[in-house]
Amino acid sequence: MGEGINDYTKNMVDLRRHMWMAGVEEELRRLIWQIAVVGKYISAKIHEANRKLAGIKNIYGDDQLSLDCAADDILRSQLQFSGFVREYASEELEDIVKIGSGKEKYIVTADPLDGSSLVETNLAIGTIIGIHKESILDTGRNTMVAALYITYGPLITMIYSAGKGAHEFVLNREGEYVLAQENIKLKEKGSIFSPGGLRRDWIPAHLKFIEQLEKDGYKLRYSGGFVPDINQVLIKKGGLFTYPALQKSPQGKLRLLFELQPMAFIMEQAGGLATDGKEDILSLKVENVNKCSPVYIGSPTEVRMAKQFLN
Ligand code: AFP
Repeated sequence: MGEGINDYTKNMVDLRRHMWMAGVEEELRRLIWQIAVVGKYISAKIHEANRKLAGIKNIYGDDQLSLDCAADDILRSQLQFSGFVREYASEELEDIVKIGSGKEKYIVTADPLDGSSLVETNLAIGTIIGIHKESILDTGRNTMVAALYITYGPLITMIYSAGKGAHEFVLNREGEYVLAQENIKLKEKGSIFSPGGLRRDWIPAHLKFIEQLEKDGYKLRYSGGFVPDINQVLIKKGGLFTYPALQKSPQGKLRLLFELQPMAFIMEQAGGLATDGKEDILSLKVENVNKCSPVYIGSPTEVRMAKQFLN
């Protein structure tokens, strides 16, 4: 707990104060703050939408930006004028785009609205952000300096890490992100798992691994939204999320740059692990922005067990 924060003032710790006390460098603090603010605009867009607006056509049949494209527009325009971002890569764009003068300190990767197909079902969805200092087409361990995700659920929560632990904030009625818990630490072993994909498509080693988890009494928790499913492992302080290699797609479904590396950065800061079954997710080279990878991420015991079954 930072200096001078007691139970009474704990909730008075907003995001900016927390990052300042944690010694996050000023430009990175201001960038993370600006991205957190975008979360409020994206949340407003989600609330504006209804079943029709969640798709391309609105209820009047007019062309309507899909929510994930709208989220990308909001994020990119905020970052363009932040003064801290030279390049931007997004799941919604074909390739990395220059958005600054070229002298700014950071490169930002984004999955602006992951799980957007869940909006019409009113299930939780999220925004995933990676912040890099060097080229993003390198291994994440060398280039990532921070990561955050925002979960749009019954509450709007944000988890960030700038390399000094993983911390949770809740957006309150006044529109402030206030500290909910800091330095989240996973237990060595959890009790929940998200299996990913369809059983009939799994490779044999993944099937055997999941059958072992079921035999060991792990509870299946899978919403189909990567962000809330990962958030559940973090907030429950243990468990495993996986989206495996499938027989027809050996690289699985989830994007290394936009989804897996930011979550791996945060999970490792919380004492967890993240692997593709052999290598650490953060040690994998990002050959191109669309590269996918199988993923096993969560408590050390389950991740190590997965590696045994897969090797
Ligand atoms: P959408 O963004 O198309 O809704 O996909 C969500 C997602 O990319 C990720 O959030 C989930 O973990 C994963 O797909 C679920 O995939 P399956 O539907 O194949 O289980």
